[in-house]
Amino acid sequence: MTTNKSVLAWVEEMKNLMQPDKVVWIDGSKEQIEELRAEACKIGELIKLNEEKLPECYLHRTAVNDVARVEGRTFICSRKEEDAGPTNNWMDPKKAYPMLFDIAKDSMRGKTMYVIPYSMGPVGSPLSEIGYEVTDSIYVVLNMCIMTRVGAEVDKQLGDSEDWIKGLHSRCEINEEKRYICHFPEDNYIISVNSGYGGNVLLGKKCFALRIASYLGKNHQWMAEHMLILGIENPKGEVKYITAAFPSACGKTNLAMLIPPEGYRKNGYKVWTVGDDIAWMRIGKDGRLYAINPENGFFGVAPGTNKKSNPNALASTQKGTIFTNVVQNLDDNTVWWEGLDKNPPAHALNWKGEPWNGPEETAKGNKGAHPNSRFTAPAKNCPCISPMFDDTTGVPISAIIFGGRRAQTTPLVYQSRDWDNGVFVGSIMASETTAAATGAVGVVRRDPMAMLPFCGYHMADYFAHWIEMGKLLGDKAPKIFNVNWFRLDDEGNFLWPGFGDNFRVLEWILARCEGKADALETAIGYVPHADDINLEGLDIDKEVLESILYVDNEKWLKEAEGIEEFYKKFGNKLPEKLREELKSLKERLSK
Ligand code: GTP
Ligand code: SPV
Ligand code: MN
Repeated sequence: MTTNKSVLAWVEEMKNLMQPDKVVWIDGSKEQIEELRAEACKIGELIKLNEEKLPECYLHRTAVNDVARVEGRTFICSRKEEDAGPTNNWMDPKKAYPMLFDIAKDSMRGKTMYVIPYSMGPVGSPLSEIGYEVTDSIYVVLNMCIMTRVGAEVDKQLGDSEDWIKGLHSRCEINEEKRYICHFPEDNYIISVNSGYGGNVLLGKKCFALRIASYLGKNHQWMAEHMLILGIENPKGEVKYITAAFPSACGKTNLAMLIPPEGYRKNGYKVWTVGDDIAWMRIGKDGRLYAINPENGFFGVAPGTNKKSNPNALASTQKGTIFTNVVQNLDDNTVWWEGLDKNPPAHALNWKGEPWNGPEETAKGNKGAHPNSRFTAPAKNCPCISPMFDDTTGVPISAIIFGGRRAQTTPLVYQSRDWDNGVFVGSIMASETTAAATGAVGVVRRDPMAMLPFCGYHMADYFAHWIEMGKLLGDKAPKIFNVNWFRLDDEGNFLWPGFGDNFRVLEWILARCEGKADALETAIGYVPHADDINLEGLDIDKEVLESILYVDNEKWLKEAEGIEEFYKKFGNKLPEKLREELKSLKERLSK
């Protein structure tokens, strides 16, 4: 337990507010984790799975009204409304604090309050930050112990400093009407009530590592981004690193753990995973941009994960993993989800815990796992985890990739003209919505840099910060690209095979960074000729590839109208540079 006065005073305050019967400090030790797992099983919060097939693995079911992030109930509580900007919900802290404290008041009577000291990033790294979360949920404690670095070494690292983030989580009654996920960037404070679902309650993740950290980054010349980080090793043993920002459930975990196609593997190519969801980036001593993954585990989408699509993710879930809202196979007490294999278990419980006959229900089109069901797996389980994973300086970034889920219009890949044009490309990202947040699925919306739900301040200031970082980086700035794995044909089939074959696109991207690959200059940027992408060992028609590389100026002119409309939101706060980028794009399209 810490002796830090600011931490102790706040925990005392939390105790007085929520009136738990007991306070338990989490030290992250194996013994304590074992005790908590046993307790969680006793009270029905976790179900222990088959110890032989899935050692130290557990299943959790959330309340049926609590299965994804709730963007409509997520607030940025900056003192001034303007500082939250037009893309965030805002609440006046003068209103928010009393309202939230009133909801949380006495909510832990008869319960235990757990205090979790955690570090985002390797303990002691100059890029890392420390937080304390109080919670009444053992599920949250055990997830945080996988997703972050937890325990006594964190207390020690913080010492007497007051530089840490407060996180109050209380499940209260899991009442949707009183569910709030509130952020106070000016106070380093996060308050989450009436939820028990991942992104709403694992406060180190989206709340801290993106919403609060993006604000810290703006003020201290670094960047907190919704990005995976991966290393690509070539046959000479050289490793180049890239980051990629895709919206929720649009392929970050899959790309981060990709296995290159056989031909590449034979030649000695390899992919190393540094992170699958969040990157913190800072300019290093040599002037290049360095990234760390602030997390210590993967909170991944289960459906669609299988031996073929993402063997590394699947391998990561075979030990010490918590599964949330998947199917429980009662025959051997293991788990199943749509897309794991073609054999849904007949004797099973669905994600709600109801009897579920897999083959019968599947034939009727009824899913067993929730579309946003997840696994929480230790990063160390991943067969391709990067040797640089715990490195305190991070990895130097050669390329930044933006991408989304677009059935049409956006080509498979293109390169921006330069950094500022790349910021423009990120700012105009649009993607179809997914089950990762509550609300309609499949609706195209603008999601700049995949940060729409995660930027903790005014989005136009965030764009300006990107432009500023480009100035600081100068000619050492990573090159910026955009990808789209999700183009569909008229029948709704994917035109690009995706997954491991995305390596073919990454190869072109790295070659472009080294000035070694050819490209066609189009109105939106540089696009490979079909011949520039290596198709060896892949069964795809060249015409199909050409069609998904084609830049249709007519469609893009319509797209530009949508961008103009979106930009209007930001009024005169929009950086002039981006306005100019839009203008010159329209000029090039009309030529
Ligand atoms: P969050 O954890 O919500 O941030 O999601 P994510 O961006 O990590 O997405 P993830 O890799 O979990 O993929 C989400 C869904 O997209 C899964 O169902 C995948 O099977 C699917 N997917 C990922 N990559 C590809 C791809 O290259 N092509 C196609 N067609 N689908 C993909
Ligand atoms: C996302 O939605 O982008 C996730 C899952 O990574 S959550 O932790 O719920 O935000
Ligand atoms: Mn995510």
